[in-house]
Amino acid sequence: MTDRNREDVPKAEATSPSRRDFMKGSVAVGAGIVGAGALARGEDGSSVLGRVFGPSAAHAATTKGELAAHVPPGKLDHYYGFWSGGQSGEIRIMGVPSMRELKRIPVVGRDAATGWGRDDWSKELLGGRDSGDTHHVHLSYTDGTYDGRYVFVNDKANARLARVRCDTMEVDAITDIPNSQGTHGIFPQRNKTGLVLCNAEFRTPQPNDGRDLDDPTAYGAMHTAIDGETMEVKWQVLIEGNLDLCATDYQGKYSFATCYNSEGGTNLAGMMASDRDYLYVFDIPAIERAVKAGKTIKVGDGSVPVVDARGGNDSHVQRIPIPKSPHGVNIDPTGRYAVCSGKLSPTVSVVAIDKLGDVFAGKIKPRDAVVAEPEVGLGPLHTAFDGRGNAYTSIFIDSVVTKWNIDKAIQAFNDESVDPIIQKLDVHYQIGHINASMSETKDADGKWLIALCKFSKDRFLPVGPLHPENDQLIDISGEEMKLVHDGPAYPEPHDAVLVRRDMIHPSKIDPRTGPRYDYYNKLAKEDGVDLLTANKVIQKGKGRVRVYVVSVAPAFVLGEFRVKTGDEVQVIQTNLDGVEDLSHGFCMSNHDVNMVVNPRATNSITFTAGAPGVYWYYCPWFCHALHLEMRGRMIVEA
Ligand code: RUQ
Ligand code: CUA
Repeated sequence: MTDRNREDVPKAEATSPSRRDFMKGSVAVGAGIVGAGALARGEDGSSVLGRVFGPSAAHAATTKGELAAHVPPGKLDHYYGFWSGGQSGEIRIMGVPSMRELKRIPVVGRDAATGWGRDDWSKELLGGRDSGDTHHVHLSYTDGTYDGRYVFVNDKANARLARVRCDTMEVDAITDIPNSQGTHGIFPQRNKTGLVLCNAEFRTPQPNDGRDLDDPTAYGAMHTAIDGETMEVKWQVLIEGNLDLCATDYQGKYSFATCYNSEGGTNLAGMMASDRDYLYVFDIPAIERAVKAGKTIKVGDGSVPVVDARGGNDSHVQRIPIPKSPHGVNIDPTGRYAVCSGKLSPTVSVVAIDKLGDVFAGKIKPRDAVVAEPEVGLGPLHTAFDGRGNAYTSIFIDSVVTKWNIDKAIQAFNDESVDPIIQKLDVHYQIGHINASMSETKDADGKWLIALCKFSKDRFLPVGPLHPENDQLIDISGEEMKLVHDGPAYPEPHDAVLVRRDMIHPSKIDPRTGPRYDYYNKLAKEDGVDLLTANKVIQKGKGRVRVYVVSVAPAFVLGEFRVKTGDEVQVIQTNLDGVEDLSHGFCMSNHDVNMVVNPRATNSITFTAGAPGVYWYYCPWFCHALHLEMRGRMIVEA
């Protein structure tokens, strides 16, 4: 044994050539990369790789004043990134700057890992619709910054707004939005957890009950206000054009919606016909006064008061002309400007929010609220801010991020000799959304920028026809933007916000509060059991059976239960382990049944008992050295 080991030790002479070969090889590889010299060496000759992957802790400024994107093992990120998941129907939580994916929150889609969309409580919430399209994530605010309470996200596919609690990072409410299709832009009020405004992107006949199918004048779209606390729909404003992205001011007075189809077209040519569309500005207190005074119409089932604002500018809504088919609207961290990205115009339009009072009062024309319109490139979509007066606009067609200065853009509006453009940085490729650390708050800190690119093309190993997206991390702490990381993402994040980590306080075990527990406590009360101790089968009559089971690592306290073929079986499991990271679960063999039960949580799932026989149920989450032994038998009698 010892002798053999000795033979295995390579001789000194043998290692030297191989090390030389390695060095030669790396030189060759280096030369093969286009622009490798520029990429691998900073101007001071230091290695960029050394800076990015050096031992410095995340966020520590390097010698050149740049930020280090590498977060060493065991160290924590400085920001939570909340990403929407698009067609996956998820929200993803990323660590920034490491770009490590920390969690996926299934929101409106099914998730095999946790059983979301399959377990009883989430099925109740989803109301039978378990696919979706999540685009825009925003957190609740107090006093112009994140209050760490909720994350809101839209479901464009099914016109819904979902809310995630920040302690459990689980959805606790989903609201259907009436009279709407294609719920797209959403934004919460920023002064307090007040309303969440939601835009319908698709115009439909109002009411949409089959009567005005071919009459475009009967089409319209809703700007909907949902109470962020109760998740109730409070009111809607009916508008003639479609409503795309959404924003709110910092005072709780205005909400904004871009419109790319003021023409009211129902096909592509029709939607692009005019050179100007609008930024709609909604006066929220004025709308609420109209609702209170009953100056509303009934649409659909009439359950929500609707203010009809299709008649042109009035005290509720003003239309600011913006070239052409504008997409994003973003408010700068001082709260003074609404920046609208032109999409089909190479410009962004800067609207001064303090002029809107005069617009509503009729003292100035709506267009007079536009105080700058810099040319930023072809296909501007969204804008982020660094809190130092600079803006960063994503440019889809050019595949660049354009950094520009807001004050200079305002000067340039009247003085062509001023150039507000600071830098254009290539991104890869076809960037959609963009956001910067804390950019949507008054605390924008100008550290990191995230560029959500729609195409990754050649940036990663090929993985078949469906490519990952490319979420690129850019250091904006210095004068120049620096690209530091490519982040492949499963389709398709649309938007992301970067939140300082000290603003989020997740719980380690389930707090057993909220509607999930209203639901389970009601069942337990009905059956006269205590969820924390119940291990029994309860016959509910008509072939329905409830099975209460408690789990403590590494066992189900109920190791066996009997049912009859064809019974509708509801298994309600409570995890008694109050230990961080100790999730259990319930999987019933050959019954398509699988769910997670987190520390101190209750969860349940319902299924039909199969053919007579023995079926093992087991805990699918690795929880203990005896995790494999954590199982029991369901005995199905004829
Ligand atoms: S949209 S790529 Cu759904 Cu946010 Cu602008
Ligand atoms: Cu409990 Cu594995």
